[in-house]
Order: sequence, then structure tokens, then C-alpha cells
Amino acid sequence: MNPFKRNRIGISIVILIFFVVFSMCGKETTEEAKLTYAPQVPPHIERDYEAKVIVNMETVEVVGRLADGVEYTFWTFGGSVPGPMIRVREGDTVEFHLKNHPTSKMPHNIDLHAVTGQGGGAAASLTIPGHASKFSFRALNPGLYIYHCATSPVGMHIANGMYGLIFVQPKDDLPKVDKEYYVVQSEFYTKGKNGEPGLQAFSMEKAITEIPDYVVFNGSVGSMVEDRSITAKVGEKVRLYVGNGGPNLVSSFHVIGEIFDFIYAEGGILPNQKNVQTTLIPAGGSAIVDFTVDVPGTLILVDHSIFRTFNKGSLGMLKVEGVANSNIYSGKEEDTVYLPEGPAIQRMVTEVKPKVAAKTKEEILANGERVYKSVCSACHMKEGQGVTGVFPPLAKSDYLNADKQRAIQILKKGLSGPITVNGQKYNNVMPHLELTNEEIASVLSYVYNQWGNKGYMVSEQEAK
Ligand code: HEC
Ligand SMILES: [Cu+2]
Repeated sequence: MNPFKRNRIGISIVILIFFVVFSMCGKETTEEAKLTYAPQVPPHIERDYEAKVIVNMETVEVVGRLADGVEYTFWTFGGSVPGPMIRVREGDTVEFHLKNHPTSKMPHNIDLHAVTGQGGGAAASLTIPGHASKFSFRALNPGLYIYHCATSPVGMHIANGMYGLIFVQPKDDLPKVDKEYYVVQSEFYTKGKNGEPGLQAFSMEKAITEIPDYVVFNGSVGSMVEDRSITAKVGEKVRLYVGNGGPNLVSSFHVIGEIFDFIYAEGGILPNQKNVQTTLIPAGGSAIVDFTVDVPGTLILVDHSIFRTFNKGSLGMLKVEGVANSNIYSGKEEDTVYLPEGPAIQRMVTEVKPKVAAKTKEEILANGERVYKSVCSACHMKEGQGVTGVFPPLAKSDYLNADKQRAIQILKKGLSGPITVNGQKYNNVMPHLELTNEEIASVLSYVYNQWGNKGYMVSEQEAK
């Protein structure tokens, strides 16, 4: 073999290796961020090196559901409230593309609290309808950050729904968990009162005085309840990424029936407290909470400023399935009657004024449903099924269906003493509820027209 030729091959190989190594050093990997809609969290980033991450986000103004029967013109990132969740890794370079849909009436931009730089990107991303902007930033600080629109009037853009979360995953990763969810609290200020039906306009006056009609998780009343609940199995570790879009209120975030094993307060990455019941989340801030679910049941996510929860909407559910463990939680073991004021029927003052003077059968039943849900369901349960031995059922109740006049009298005066309903004995007290004749007529009509009952209507006249 020609030694000179051999040498040439050797040199070529060295040059080739040098070239390959050199080109690898200079070139960073580029990927597109996978954005997710609440309550989903983008997948964990597995790579252990920095990359260039492209985020494509669109602002669009859409009419959507704020509560049952209530609509609102939301200004959004990605067509939803909150906007999509973004996940990048500490040290990544984020190339942000913001497109403003041509149908928008407003210019929009984005201020990401994860940005080190002027306005969090606001001016660099200001985009008029039908245009697109691009800017880049280096994700220097790991943590969980709010992003929001910061176009003037800033408060109004936020109040209309323009916020979401970006998680900058730390190089020293957080401990692994089994389930991750994305939850953002925020308030809405509408011209009409809470529950007033139809398309509701934004109320600047209420926003300035900070008295919202709705306080919600993930953009609407009931976004995370019943079949839309988030879920976990007994034994799983759950992590919630919680943000507060505001625009005004501070959240006292609490999960009824659980204790946070760890919290990363204010969205930092230090697990800085153990065994926390309620964590404070400032407007324009966040928190990460970790807990293991040990027993089955429905955990309730709330803002523990509790009237917001039961009267304005900040209520979500986490359904936990699995085998019960009576060593941890027994469930109800006994129910006995406790009557500190003696057996005399107690008075319970209620105030549920029907919205409109009921006329048609439909309106009467709708009013009845409202009365039922706010007064009766606490004892007789949501589907009228009652609680065996304590609160008799109204669904298919032989006692109720046998005598309309007697049922009216029960609602007018209350009821105590032994009765038998569907073969089961009850000896308890139903308080006098102080309902108006109209409420008695509508709620009884509703009950008679539900759950396989006889379908009677009760008139206000009969309830006199
Ligand atoms: C605080 C709990 C409570 C509330 C609220 C309540 N009830 Fe009752 N109700 C009872 C109890 C307890 C009895 C059984 C009393 C007894 O044992 O004598 C009863 C009995 C009845 C009965 C007769 C038994 C049957 O099952 O048919 C009717 C009808 C009834 N309630 C309707 C209503 C309606 C309608 C409302 C709402 C407007 C209402 N109740 C609200 C506790 C309640
Ligand atoms: Cu905006």
C-alpha cells in the first residue's frame, strides 16, 4: 500500500471528525413548544441541554360561556381562558411569535413574567389585528410565571381574559409526580348581576371598585366540575400549577379534603413549606402545590374567601378513585338527632326571590328548580334521593305523591315526628323554611315534575 495515500486518508478522517464535532458545537437544537389548554399541562421536558424553543401564539376575540345562560366576549390567547400553558427549560432561548387574528378589534401584546427585559416583551410584541410579531428571550430564571396582555387599557385586556402560565422547568428538576394540572383563577366584571342571562358587557365601574360578579377557575363557572372534573387515583402524587390572573383579587387557594404536602410558594422552585392548608396567590402570581391522594372522594378546589366559591363560581373538583382506607378516613359512622332547642320546629330564614313573576309552566318549574337547589337540596340531596334514615327521599316518594295538600302544609309549617316514606321510617325535623306562597307553589310543582313523581302543578292559590 502506498504510504503517502495512507497518510492522506488519515488526514481526511481527522478533518472530517473535526468538522463534525465543530458543526455540532455551533448548532443548537430547535423545537416547537407544545402548548396545552387548561387543565392539561405540557409534557415534562426530558432533554438535559439548552435548546431554541419556538412558541406560536394567536390572540383572538371570541364569544363564549361564562356561566349557564351567561355569555361574554372574551379577549384571549389561543381562543381560551386561560390561554395555553407554555413549558420551556431553564436556559432555553424562546423565539416568540404573536399573531393577532384579523377579526380582532383591538391590538394585543404579551408580557411574560418569565422574561428578563423591557416590559416582559410587551412593546416588542405589540400587534395590530391581522399582523404578527416576533421577539426572543432567554429563560434565565426557572419558576412558574403568569403571562398577560399589557395593551392599554391593561386592566381591561386582563379582565377580558388575556392571561395564562409559562413554566420554566429548572435544570435541577422538581421531584416526579403522577398527575399534573393547570388551573388559573380570575374574576369577571359584568354589567348585569351574577346569573343575569344573555351576553354580558364588561363593567369598568365594577372593575375599578373591585367588586366582581364572577370569580372562576379556568375561565367559566363550572369549568372543572362533575364530568369536567380533574381526576387521580388513590396513591398518586398530584401537582397543581395554579395561577391568578386577577385582575384584582388575591386568591386563598385551598383544596377541601386534602393537605398540600409541599408548596412552591409564589411560583418559585423551592419547596418552602410542608403541610399547608391554604396558600395565598397574588394577582399576577402563582403557586405550585404537591399532594398525594390517599383516599377516594371528591376534593373541592376553592378560593377560601368562601362567598366567591359558593356565590361567584370559584369551585372545581378533583375526583379521586380507588379503594377506601378506614384507617385514614371512616366516612359517616353515625347520625343521631341533635335538637338543642327542644323538639319545637325551628325557623330557618331563607331568601330566594324568584327572578321573574312566574307565568308559564316552564317559568314556574325554572323558579322551582332555583328554590330547590338553594334550599331543599342541602337535605333532600341534588336528585331528591334523600339520605336513608335521616332525610326522606322526594324522588318517587309515596308519601309526597299521596297527598298534595299535606305536602303544601309541610312546606308552610315544617314537619316533625315519625313518618314512613317508601317503607323506611323517619323521625326527624324539617324546619319551617319561611318561603313565600309563590316559592312553595313553584318548588312543589318542580318536585312533582321531577324524578318519576306524579307531575302535579301547585298554584299560588292552593299554597295560600
Ligand atoms: C334542613 C333539612 C331540610 C330542608 C332544608 C328541607 N327538608 Fe323536607 N324534610 C326534612 C326532614 C328531616 C323530613 C322528615 C321529617 C320527619 O321525619 O318528620 C322532611 C320531609 C319532607 C317531605 C315529606 C316526606 C317525603 O319525603 O315526601 C316533603 C314533601 C319535603 N320534606 C319537602 C321539602 C322541600 C320541597 C324542601 C325545600 C323547599 C324541603 N323539604 C327542605 C328535612 C328538610
Ligand atoms: Cu389584549
